[in-house]
Formats: sequence, C-alpha cells, structure tokens
Amino acid sequence: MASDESPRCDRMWHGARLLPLTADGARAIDDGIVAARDGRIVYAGPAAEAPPLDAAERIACDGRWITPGLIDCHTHLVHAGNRAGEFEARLEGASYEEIARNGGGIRSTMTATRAASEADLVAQSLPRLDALLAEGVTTVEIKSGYGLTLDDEAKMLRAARALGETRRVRVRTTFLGAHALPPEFEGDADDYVAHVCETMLPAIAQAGLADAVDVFCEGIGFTPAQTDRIFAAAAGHGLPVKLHAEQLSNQHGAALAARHGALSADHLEHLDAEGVAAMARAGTVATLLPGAFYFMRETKLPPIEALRAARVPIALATDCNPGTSPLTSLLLAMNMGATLFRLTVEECLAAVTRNAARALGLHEVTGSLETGKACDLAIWNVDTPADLVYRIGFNPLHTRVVAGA
Ligand code: DI6
Ligand code: FE
Repeated sequence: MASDESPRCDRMWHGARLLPLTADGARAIDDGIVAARDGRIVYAGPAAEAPPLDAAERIACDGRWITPGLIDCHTHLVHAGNRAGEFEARLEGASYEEIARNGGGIRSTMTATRAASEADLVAQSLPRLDALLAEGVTTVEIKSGYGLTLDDEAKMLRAARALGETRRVRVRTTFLGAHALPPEFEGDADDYVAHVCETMLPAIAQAGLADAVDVFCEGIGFTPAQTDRIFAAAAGHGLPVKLHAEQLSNQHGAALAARHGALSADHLEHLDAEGVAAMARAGTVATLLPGAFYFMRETKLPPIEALRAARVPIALATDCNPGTSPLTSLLLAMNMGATLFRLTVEECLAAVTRNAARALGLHEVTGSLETGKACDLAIWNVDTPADLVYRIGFNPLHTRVVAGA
C-alpha cells in the first residue's frame, strides 16, 4: 500500500475514508488519500504516511468512503426481448421446465436475440449496464449464449465490446456457446458440442471476441463429458474457463472446472465436499448468485460454511439474465448475499471487489486499493461500509472513477 519516492500524479482524492480490500485484510483508513497517475494508483493510504504528492488536480472527499470500484463478474446482460410474460405464467403455477418445453425460456430469448442487430442489442442492453454503473460498477463481465450460432454469438460479443466503448467501464467477455441446445441440433447435443469446439470457438478466439469460455453444465444443459471437451478446446486457444455448476443438481461440475484450473465455478447450490476441496486446491473462485436463488425461490443453500473453512474465495454477482435473475443491482446482490446466504459484511464487500476481480483473472489489475492497480474507485455517501450491504433499494453512490477518470 505504501509507495516509494515522491510520485507525481494527475489527480488525488483526499480527506476520504478508505476501505482498501486488499488480500492481506488491510484495515479501514480514517484520513486517507488515493493518488493516480496514468490511470493507476500511485498511493492509497493514510494522509499522514503519504509521500509529498504533486497533484495537478486535488479532489476533497469530505470524509466520504472510497472502496475499489465494484465488479459484477457474472452477467448475461446483452440480450434482446423480455420474459415478463413467463414470470406471470410462473406466478400462475407454470414451472420453468414447462415453459421451456413450450418454446419459452432460453429459446425465446434466443429467437429475440437472433432477430436483433448488433446496434439493437447495444441499445436494449445499455439501460441494464447503466443501472449497474449508477451503483459504482467499474468492471462487468458479459456472456454470450443467446445466439447459439457462430454469427449470433459473435454479434452478442461484439455488442458487449461496443458497450465497453460506449460507457467508461472495463468489460470482460465470455463465450457461452454451450448455454442451451439450439433447435438446429435438437437431439444431437454431441454434434453441437463438436460444432462449438471445432467451428465456433476457433473463430471467436481468432477474432479476439472472448476473454474466457463458460458452459452451462446441468441436467437441462450440457454434461460433464461435453463440458470437458469444450474446456480442452478453450485451453487449445489459450482461453481461461469458468463454469455454471451445481445450480439445480450435483453434476460434479465444480471439481471438473477446478481440474481445468477454472477462474470460477458459479451458482454452486448443490456443491459437495469434494467439489469444495477441488476448488480450494485449484484456487477457483466460488461465484454465488443470490438473485437467481431468490427469483427461482430455491431453498437449497450453497455450502457457505464449507467454502469458508476451505478458504475458497467467494464472489457475488447479479447473473443479470431475463429468465432466472432479472437483476441489475449489485448492491442488492450484496444484501441478498448477506440475508439469504448469511455472508458477513466483510465477505460481501470482498465478493464484489477483490474476489470478483480474481473470478475474471483481473486480480493484478483491479479489485483493491493498492499501488500499481488501476485507479477504479467508488466514492460513497455512507457512514460505514456496512451501509452498502444493509440498505435495500437505496443508492448512495457519489462518484465512480474508472482508470483515474
Ligand atoms: N443458468 C441460469 O439460471 C440461466 N442460464 C444459466 O446458465 C437461465 C437463463 C435463462 O433462462 O435465460
Ligand atoms: Fe448465469
């Protein structure tokens, strides 16, 4: 946290309270300074210990709290259309599976997404992104998975990249070609997986459209053997992997993901002890998605105590998607993490900063207030950081800073 000789800087924030959220568990700082140069932090720490800082611009924080900018590390926010009608049908007693069998579900979003142009996708997704940014998000992961053809998956990923140019935010894209079986491959899941591995993934990797690869490993999704093939193909293209695992049933997907050195395994309600141990050994982050748990009225909790005991890093994300988590508030995801999953305030804060950065392979880039990291900040009008987790439907963001600006 301390810095060497008197650094020149472009901008500094002073008179702030800092929550560094570093891995060593650095404590909150009462009278703190953050100084940035060329988009990176050159000093973050107590004013009393700061080197002489020669800043072009000095911003008084009047005692506000500064945390690292928030990171939503699992979203499907690029998609077209809306499934409010299915929500109403579910309230009248239809099940998610019934709706899917009648052509609804992921298929209906696929149809709308295929029909949309890249510009339509950007326009429809922008309000969802803006809702996240309004609450201090500075990095967001966005998955494909509603196109399910090479052209439509590539279109989704280009739309995600375009969003990152339209707004000041760090976007990481994930190729989720194996989200659902497209109608063209009905009854031929293995053929579709071969198409994902041999045609879609190489083209998407070649075009630089994906930063990672994900699979929906589930009874109603893809099997562990199919997941294994896609992960091997991803490794062949130098792409890291993550996995939708153990959401509805225990497929032992998290252990498989850990064997592939996955960045994260996500959902995890049905994770068992072996899965926890495998994740701990591999350093795979457990990304919990309380919005989907809440919206689907699930009752089986992820094994929080076992994850804690094994020191598996825990992240929280919105899972923003039209079917199971139409959530565009990371602050609410934190409140749900605490209320539904019994995470502590400290765990919730680390879950949307340091650990979320790790879930995206960005732990050396962002996610804590440390010299050398990007100057991604959220500045808050709160009395204590616990307020960020405690309040429901209240947005106390004062300013968002991405790479120093
Ligand atoms: N898990 C989910 O809960 C969603 N996707 C996934 O992999 C469902 C997405 C949808 O219903 O549109
Ligand atoms: Fe998801």
